[in-house]
Amino acid sequence: MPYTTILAEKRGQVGLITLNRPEAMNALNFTLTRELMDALAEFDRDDSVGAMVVTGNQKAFAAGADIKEMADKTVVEMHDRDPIANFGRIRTIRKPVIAAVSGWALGGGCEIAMSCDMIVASETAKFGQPEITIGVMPGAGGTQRLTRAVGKAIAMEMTLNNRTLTADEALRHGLVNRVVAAETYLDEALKLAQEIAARAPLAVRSVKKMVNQADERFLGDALEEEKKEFYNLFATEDQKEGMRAFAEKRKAEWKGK
Ligand code: CO8
Repeated sequence: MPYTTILAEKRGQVGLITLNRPEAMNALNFTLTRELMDALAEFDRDDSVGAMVVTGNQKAFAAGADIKEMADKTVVEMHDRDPIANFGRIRTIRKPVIAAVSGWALGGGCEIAMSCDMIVASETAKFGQPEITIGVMPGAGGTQRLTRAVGKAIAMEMTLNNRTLTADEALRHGLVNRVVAAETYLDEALKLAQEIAARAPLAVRSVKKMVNQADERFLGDALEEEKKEFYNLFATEDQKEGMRAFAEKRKAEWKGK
């Protein structure tokens, strides 16, 4: 079936996936997240592909989960539909995946980038976990992969007080591999992916698996816990207020209920 929210193409031995909802800053609605994971899985099965690149556009890699789609969901609907299960599928991809990030990588967007194996950032990239500003918290690795990457001090500031990192700060704190000019970030990511794709495929898969294990040995349980905390916040008035306030372009009023 053709995709409606992403573009998928082959460039040499590299599978390139472009998130394609520019009118909504590539907000990750349910369809986009499923299509992204389907496309990654398809490239993973394709013997002519050795690595993948996931990118957005100049303005936004992705500005997070689709707040308007989620705003009125109940806690039962979130647990039942389990949209984060789709995010989790990225952990099953065997070939290396590189995120090519320009502009905003926020919330679920930052979480997708961090779930990739490497990040090539444009000098315009900005990374953040702003969920606290809409009455919730990161739900797909933002409290876990971020803390492992940048350390507790910076992770606390980003998740509790909406600090965003510039590309240079992200490089300094170990979140990204390299920062390159805005005009070349996609080419640089494709070049890196092509170099890796040309290497011995089985050894590449084993390396990816084991480097991730060093980082992720205890990640699975923590991600489950984080997901539940996130879904449970959909029982609060502050979640409804925060997400509605975003859609209505006004300041939220918190009640602590
Ligand atoms: N969801 C839905 N729509 C969005 C989102 C989003 N996350 N981000 C931007 N948009 C829409 C805007 O509403 C706007 O639409 P419209 O033209 O109809 O008004 C359009 O995209 C353009 O956006 P802006 O006008 O706001 O553009 P600006 O340049 O002024 O601002 C920002 C850009 C800073 C990126 C701003 O749009 C913003 O703050 N976005 C929201 C960021 C955010 O809070 N992200 C976290 C979302 S929650 C989350 O990701 C939790 C993940 C948990 C796992 C996933 C579970 C499903």
